[in-house]
Amino acid sequence: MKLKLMAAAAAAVLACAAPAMAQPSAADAKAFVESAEAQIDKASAFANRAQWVRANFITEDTQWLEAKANAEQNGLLARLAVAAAKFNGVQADPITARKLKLLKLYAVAPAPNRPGAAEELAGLLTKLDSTYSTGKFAFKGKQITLNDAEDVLAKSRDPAELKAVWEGWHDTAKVMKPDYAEFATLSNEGAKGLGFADTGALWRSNYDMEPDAFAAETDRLWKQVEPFYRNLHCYVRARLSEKYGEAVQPRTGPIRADLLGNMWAQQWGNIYDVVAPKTAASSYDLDKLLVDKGYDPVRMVKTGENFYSSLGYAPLPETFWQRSLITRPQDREVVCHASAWNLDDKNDIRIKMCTKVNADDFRTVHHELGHNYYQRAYQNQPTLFRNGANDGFHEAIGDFAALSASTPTYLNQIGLLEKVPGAEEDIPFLLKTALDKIAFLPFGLLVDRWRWDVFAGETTPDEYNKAWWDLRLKYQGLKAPGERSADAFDPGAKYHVPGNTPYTRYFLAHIYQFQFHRAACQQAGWKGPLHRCSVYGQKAVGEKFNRMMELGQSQPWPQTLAVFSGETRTDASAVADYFKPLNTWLVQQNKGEKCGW
Ligand code: X8Z
Ligand code: ZN
Repeated sequence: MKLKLMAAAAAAVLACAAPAMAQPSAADAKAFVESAEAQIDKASAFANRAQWVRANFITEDTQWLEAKANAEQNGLLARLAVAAAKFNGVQADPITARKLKLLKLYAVAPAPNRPGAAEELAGLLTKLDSTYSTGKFAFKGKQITLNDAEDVLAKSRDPAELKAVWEGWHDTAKVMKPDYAEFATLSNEGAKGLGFADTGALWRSNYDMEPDAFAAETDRLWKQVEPFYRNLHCYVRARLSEKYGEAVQPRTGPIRADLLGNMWAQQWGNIYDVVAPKTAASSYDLDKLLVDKGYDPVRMVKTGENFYSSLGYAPLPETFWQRSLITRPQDREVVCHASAWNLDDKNDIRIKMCTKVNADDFRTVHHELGHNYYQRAYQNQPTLFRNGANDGFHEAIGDFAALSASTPTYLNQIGLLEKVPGAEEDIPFLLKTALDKIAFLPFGLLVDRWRWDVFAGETTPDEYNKAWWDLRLKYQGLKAPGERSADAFDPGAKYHVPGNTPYTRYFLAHIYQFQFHRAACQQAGWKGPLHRCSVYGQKAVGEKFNRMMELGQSQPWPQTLAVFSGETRTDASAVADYFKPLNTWLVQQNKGEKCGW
């Protein structure tokens, strides 16, 4: 399956299909889940291929085919979820009990149990994803894609140009608003049918704790990291104000979202040049190193594979190279948002990304491969356990690898960087890293804060955009570069909203990856500062990491976390440990500034 499961269902047949069973036994429950798993495998084998083909070749017809396949798969899931309810109250064995629970959570967007609903829901999701992926707008007399627009956002330092491109892309999302509202209504109806308050509650129920307890966990974690984010925000705003002047970026209040080097202002590493410390220079620029050394997209992926091989992971299969999509094709429409797939739940793993030769994609390659290695590691688990310990783990595996693979030591080992800089480059390095990792945290949190409210009915379609910007201001301290029109649907300009991929997973991953890194460096006997540690070549670390990965979702995630790190909680103290010298430095730099917004 892909990292996202679209799901909906037409389960009308089940309402009164089965004759009333006498009180079912534990053995009945076990037989039921095993049969359910076999049926899911069969439906997925078909749906996976339809999804792959549509994502690699978006046309009317592939959309039709994918929607049909998804509707069938989701119809099955809904029937199974309803049937599973018959075993409520049965003392099933622990494995069966866990599988029964996971079966209800399998569909990210469950369809209502009535004729036609699965088809309608699947049709809306395929259309939303395709609309996003084929979005284009006029800029300097040309129609440009998101890929082109992202390059402008990363490189241009002309505020008028940045604003135009930012607005151009965001305005492509307007047309999706009615479909999104309809999708939310349908998916909620399905979630309620499964006994959840709404789709958001279903999403929050997949963390081995009550949904409210999970929401409280995310609040607790945000409180742990928020002061650090505010220090970074304050520092970056001052530098932007110096660069662009008070009229473009005032030294107080929110930051203009188009000035941060990324379409969604979710990672700010691309404006390192604007905010670099005046006193400590950085001796290298990974974007430039990759280009200068003649890297191409395939070589970037091979380099990623080599990192995992150094930890003891088997090489990627030949089919990975034959079947993956690694660059944007010129002759057809594809979903360029990067993803990792396992088509047969065995070794048919692939990535699909429109790779560019730059530092962002160097890290994304490691990220995507992490998904593939995880999928392959848990392939021997039964169907319902073939997943991340939780979805944050799935997103953290590859980022964990990329933390080591971004160190100057490693870049030097693989011949990208001539000379490993000394301690004088710690602050530049940490600042660059924080611009991506710390800046991301509030964004990682707010996307689902917005959706949770939408699904709960607290944000209605006419409030979609206002609620979005209220959260952008509250968590990130950002504002749009100009007034947004009444019909704007800015959340739709972020892939995961039309793509219906839950987003809290990335917030969690930005914490787990540092826990994994801290534990791995300890295991490797590393004594220096965490940010200089690379576990490249550490086979024992890889072996232990793989023991965690192999478990998939077979047990509650805290136990799985303990297998590798000895910890049983999500804990941002690893983030604080990693960035400690930078936070101290930021506090000094911000003296005299009026921080906050
Ligand atoms: O969507 C992704 C991956 C695919 S799972 C490329 N990421 C989030 C995003 O791009 O918004 C990775 C970082 C956050
Ligand atoms: Zn991912």
